[in-house]
Amino acid sequence: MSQLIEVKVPDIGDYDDVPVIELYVKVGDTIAVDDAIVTLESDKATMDVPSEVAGVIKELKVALGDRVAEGSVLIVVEAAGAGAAAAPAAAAAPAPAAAPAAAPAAAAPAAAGGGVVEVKVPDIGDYNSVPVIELYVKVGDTIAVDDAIAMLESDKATMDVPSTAAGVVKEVLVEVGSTVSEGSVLIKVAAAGAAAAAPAPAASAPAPAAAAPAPAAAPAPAAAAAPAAAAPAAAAAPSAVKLGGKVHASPSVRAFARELGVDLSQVKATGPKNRITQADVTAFVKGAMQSGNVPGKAAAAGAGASLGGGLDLLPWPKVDFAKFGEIETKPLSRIKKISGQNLARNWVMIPAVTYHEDADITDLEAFRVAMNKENEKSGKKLTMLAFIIKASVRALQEFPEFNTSLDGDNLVYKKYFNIAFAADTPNGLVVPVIKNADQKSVFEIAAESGALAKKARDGKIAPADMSGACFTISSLGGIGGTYFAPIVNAPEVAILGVNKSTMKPVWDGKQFVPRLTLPMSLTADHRVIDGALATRFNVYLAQLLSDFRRVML
Ligand code: CAO
Repeated sequence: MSQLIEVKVPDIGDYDDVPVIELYVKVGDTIAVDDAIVTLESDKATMDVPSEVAGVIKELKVALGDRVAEGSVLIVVEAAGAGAAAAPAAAAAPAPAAAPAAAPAAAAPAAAGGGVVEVKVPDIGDYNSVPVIELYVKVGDTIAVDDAIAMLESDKATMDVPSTAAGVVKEVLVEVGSTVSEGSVLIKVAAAGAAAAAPAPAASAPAPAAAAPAPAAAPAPAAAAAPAAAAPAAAAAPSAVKLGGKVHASPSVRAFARELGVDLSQVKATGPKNRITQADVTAFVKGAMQSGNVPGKAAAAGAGASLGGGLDLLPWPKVDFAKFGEIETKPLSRIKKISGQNLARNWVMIPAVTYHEDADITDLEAFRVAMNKENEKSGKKLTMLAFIIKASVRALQEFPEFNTSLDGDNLVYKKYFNIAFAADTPNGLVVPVIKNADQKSVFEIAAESGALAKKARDGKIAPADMSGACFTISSLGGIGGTYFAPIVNAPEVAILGVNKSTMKPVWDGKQFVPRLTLPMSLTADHRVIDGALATRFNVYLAQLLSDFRRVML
């Protein structure tokens, strides 16, 4: 007989009217004992409520924002091993009216009837032939929906592929080192339901919509660095992406992760059945600290610093926007997700100051226009960006502190001059790099930056095109604006932003004369560059641009 059990809010101290701020489950999910069901938030703390029963969720009694107290029913679960659900025993608890509608609309192709089901690689973006770098299951294993089967690795990210079926693994069709693409069969599963103890087939084939990989989670080809910020190479280090699978962790581990500001979906689980243990969270934080890629709240502590010094940030506000009007939710692009993480880290970790300067580019622009006219037939075109890149190289040579990176207590001086520039693309900002710009002519730089920007916009930019930068330029000159404060692109120590040049009246000692003025905004890491040095750099750069002959000196 099927047994329906209510899971209620346990004793939560003196609180009796707390909101549900996160909901981890839905009708049709198969849950285990201790799986978190909701997070509640009092004015003092947030707390996960774990399930005390295992089985299939038949009814959800709460929604985000609902207020609950001790004893409030959260979910109704058909207990695992309770036998054939086929007997919908009228006797059992009240028939969940909501269930049919909410039930597994996206029911996996799996388990209907409990046959053998193939679990395939889902949509992983534009990647083809990615290697399997870890295999978590073997023939004979019993797995649940969402249990990780294999880890794939693209050049930008690692991703766990969760199972869309529950049951016993009958065949494993890949091994570590195999290469797979969307649709490749990973394993065959004798779906639960064929076996005795499993819940009824219909319920055991949830693979609900959310279990399908969110497109945004799939790596995009140009999983680039960030705009004015991203650290092209270092920051783009592979991050673990769970393809739509929910993370398995006990409430105490979740609390521990929250305390450290760690996103559990990024943590590699080593516990039984792919559960994340406290040691996994600790290892993740250690790894992040060592690589300088410090996540979330832990970032506030700074690389090498103790976690105790972190900003005590409030959780991100959860608002039911639909309460106030019509909304539409769209996933962030892969590039935005990666660049967002880099930007957040750089914003929090770098004590950055932005210094402004105007450069008189009247003569340079006249020269550029004249040269372009002269070369009209050849198709060769000089851009203002190319001149700014060339002048920046000269300024970096003059002020070597700007061509450095912090490495713990050391400052690494680079003897090469690779200049990155932010390129606006339909999927977000990417930051291609002109390598050895000191050895290239302005024509060559113009041609290469144009080609790289096109490659970026076509989504064809390769990681190698975005690595090794020393200094970044973010040009909004083709758009407008006056000044802005770009975010340093770690591990670089400075970034130059430029806006649209305009004619301005400039006093020449006797009269106001119209001069084409380029607004420049230099953001520098104050740990390396003091304000006086930054201003000297700006003044020097402005001199170079106002009289480009100086670049040769
Ligand atoms: N002042 C006035 N006009 C300018 C200018 C400036 N500083 N910079 C460019 N222009 C003009 C160009 O001359 C060009 O006109 P012509 O065709 O007559 O020469 C026009 O604006 C378009 O320029 P562009 O911006 O498309 O080309 P570019 O070579 O100057 O820049 C690139 C290339 C890739 C930097 C640019 O296309 C781009 O993507 N910029 C956005 C970068 C960005 O978003 N940064 C913000 C990051 S922080 O969030």
